[in-house]
Amino acid sequence: MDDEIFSLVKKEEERQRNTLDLIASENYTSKAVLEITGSVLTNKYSEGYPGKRYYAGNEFIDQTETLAIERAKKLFKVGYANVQPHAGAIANLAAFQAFLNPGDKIMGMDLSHGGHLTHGSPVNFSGKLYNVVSYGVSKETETIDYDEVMKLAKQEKPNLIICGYTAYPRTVYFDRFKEIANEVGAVLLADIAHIAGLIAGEAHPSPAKYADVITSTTHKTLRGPRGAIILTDNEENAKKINKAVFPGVQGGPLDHVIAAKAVCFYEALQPEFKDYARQVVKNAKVLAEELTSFGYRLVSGGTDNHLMLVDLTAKEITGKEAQHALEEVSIIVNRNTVPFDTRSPFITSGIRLGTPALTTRGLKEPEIKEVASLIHRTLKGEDKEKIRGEVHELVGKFPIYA
Ligand code: DSN
Repeated sequence: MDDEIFSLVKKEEERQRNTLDLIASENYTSKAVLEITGSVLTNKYSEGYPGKRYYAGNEFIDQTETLAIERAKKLFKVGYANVQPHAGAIANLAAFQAFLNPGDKIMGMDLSHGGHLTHGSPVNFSGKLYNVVSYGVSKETETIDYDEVMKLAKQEKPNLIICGYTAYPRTVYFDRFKEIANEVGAVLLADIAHIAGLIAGEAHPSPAKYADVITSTTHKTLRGPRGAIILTDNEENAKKINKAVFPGVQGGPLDHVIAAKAVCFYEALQPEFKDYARQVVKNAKVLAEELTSFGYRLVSGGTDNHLMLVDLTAKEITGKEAQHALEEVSIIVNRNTVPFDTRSPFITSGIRLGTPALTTRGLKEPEIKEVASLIHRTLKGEDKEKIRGEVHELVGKFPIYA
């Protein structure tokens, strides 16, 4: 036994147990997902796809991957699924490779308005390999102005348009994006990493009918193992995607993670998962309303999904300071730029809050109100020791792995 690592894992387990996790992209997997991720499937090499592998001994690996594929297709109501991408960034890399040549033009949301590094940031492969044009949210409403996006698309004629975000608290209208993509003949990529669980649980509209390609992680609202998937409803696109994933950008798949993805899809297909997704959204609404009643300004005035952005510009605290103060009382959040932020991404004027993890723990509206008050009292500068004690008492009532 490696005592050093074992004790660090135990400490991390304790940290997770004793903190309120409001990071919008985090969650707690089921015990089954944890166990399968730690299974002997990690010992196998299986480059290729079910029935077409480059190594012997893949009889059971083929069956696990096939199950994962079939369940993903059923869950997201699409004809084709690639369950091999190791991570969301790799899924996007593969999706771009499937449909684009270096130098082609991509159009995604600016990172500081809620996009993602892989949607064209200059420090990322997406900004280095492709010609990037970014859209943002409207200054007045802080939501996507679809007419403006259409105008920009007509002007720039991108080869591929990305919709789907990491810090956008409102519903994404994929049908509108389809109209825009059709108008300029662009491929439409929906990156649903953040909202995949809400889509699976029917608490957010699905891009299945509209997007040419859908990428997602599996560990956020979807509550599975750390990894990603690529979906499409079109056979030709599916062939391109499979080639782009392997041998395009990956070698051997993570079979243990693929099997855990299959477990996650099974769980998300159960009726209870719809209750979970609905509760995530209800909890986010209550948190947003409470914070607003305490005098905080939320970007776009609230939320339709699992997350919100608190704009601290008018307060005497930066995003970085707020993140730190909250961590001191065992409330875990991340600082985040707000649209048109005047501070750097390292400091920021905002914090991003999400309810997927707390909802998995079992917190409902009354406890979420308590969480809002704990956040407010911390940011007001009330006694940290006292608040930390109250946080520990609250989390003690909601064990993660009973
Ligand atoms: N890091 C993820 C998030 O927190 O939204 C995006 O990749």
